[in-house]
Amino acid sequence: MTYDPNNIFAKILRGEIPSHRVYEDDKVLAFLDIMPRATGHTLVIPKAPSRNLLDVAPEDLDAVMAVAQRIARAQLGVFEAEGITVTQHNEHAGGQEVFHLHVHVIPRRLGVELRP
Ligand code: D5M
Repeated sequence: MTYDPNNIFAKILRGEIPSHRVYEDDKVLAFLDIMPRATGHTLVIPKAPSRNLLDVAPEDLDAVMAVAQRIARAQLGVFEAEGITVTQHNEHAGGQEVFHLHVHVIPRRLGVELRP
């Protein structure tokens, strides 16, 4: 499994295609999902090239998860979320569609199903 530098999220990192950025530091970028499963659905990615959980460097994974936690806590207030769903897909068989590591952080409310 190799890293394709022309994947969509690599292009977002290089500023070649637009995104709605909600957080950025030297290691991590977070932006809104273009096909949100709930309002506020955010993706958190490392800036370093990584295909998915199977190849990511531990320090990059740590940085991504620390930001995912910050985003999740912020969603409680911003979207009046009652819970947060965090998902992460690996390889085609695991449901991955974009091959740059990303963590989905999705605000939830009781009784509100995720959009398909
Ligand atoms: O999910 C890949 C996710 O990436 C999916 O929820 C849509 C989202 N996506 C695809 N293109 C874009 C752009 N250009 N901006 C924002 N979000 C995007 P996966 O976990 O790989 O199945």
